[in-house]
Amino acid sequence: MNCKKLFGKVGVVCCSAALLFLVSSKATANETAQLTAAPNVPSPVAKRGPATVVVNFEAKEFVGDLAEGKKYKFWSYNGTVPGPMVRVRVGDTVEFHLSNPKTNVQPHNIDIHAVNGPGGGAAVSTVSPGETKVFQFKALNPGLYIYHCAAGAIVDHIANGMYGLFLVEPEKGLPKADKEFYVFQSEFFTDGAPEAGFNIEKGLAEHADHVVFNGKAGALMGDNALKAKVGDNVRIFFGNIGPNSVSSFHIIGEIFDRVYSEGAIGGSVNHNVQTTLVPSAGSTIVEFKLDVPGPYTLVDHSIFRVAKGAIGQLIAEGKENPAVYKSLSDVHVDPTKGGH
Ligand SMILES: [Cu+2]
Repeated sequence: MNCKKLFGKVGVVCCSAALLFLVSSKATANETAQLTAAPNVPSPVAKRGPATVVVNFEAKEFVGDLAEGKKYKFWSYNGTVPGPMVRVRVGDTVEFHLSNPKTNVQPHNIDIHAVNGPGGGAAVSTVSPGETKVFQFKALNPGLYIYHCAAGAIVDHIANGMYGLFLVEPEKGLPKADKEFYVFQSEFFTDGAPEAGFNIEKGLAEHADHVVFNGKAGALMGDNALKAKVGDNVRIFFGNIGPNSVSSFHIIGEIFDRVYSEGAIGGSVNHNVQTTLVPSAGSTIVEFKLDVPGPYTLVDHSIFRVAKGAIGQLIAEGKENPAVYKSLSDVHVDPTKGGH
């Protein structure tokens, strides 16, 4: 089945929206954005005033690990899945550079949900191998936004790994957190090849083989688990691309003290939440204080997806806190397990 045939109309809408967005790269730039690979988060930026911020992305097609014993032909931004996290502040002017090296095969572009303008940047950023394009936008709305590739048929570019998070801080920034993490959920639909590629029939059937955090099964397990201390106020910037499924994001053993619903900043902040729904191509920001040491397990509580890879761990180190949690029986707790 041909992706372009099936989804061509969406691409036409994006292309027909190509307006005056493309700008000269002569714009005065006074800052280059710090970019971080998940689970790391860029430093806060709101303390400075509005600035012109240059963001440099490069499309990279590569073969990497998807699960134990399974390689996948990823398409990415800057060589990681998810792509880098970007952090700007409201009022910033973002000068976005997208390069596509000659060594790639596909054209790529970027649709940033933080953009007010047709295509979210996709309409003016399509780059064939060997090209670079630059566009500019003003960050008008604070929030945690998804970005993704929208080139060609779109579905294969999203399904192959081209997505990530773009944070626009409010004027006064977010409250201080002791630890911040970047966690991103996505599905993969694989063919049977030794170096697997995208299977569109599975995509159309919404039948994912793998549902993972941060681009591969086990990315947040074992030595790669997130680390924090008892007493820390933890903030997780969580994105879900789907491409199809909504996530029921939950941390086993924790309650979210605050949830910025749907990643909106300045809107409703919910309190005392066990599980929060994150739409496809949506996000959330959750905050919680760690009261008790031990392992906490991040899951999509659509629980069969755990078997497909939707599991990660946060390890809290520190003193026991029996006033909050203790066993009254003679029970041996395996410190490496955080399950129900
Ligand atoms: Cu692409």
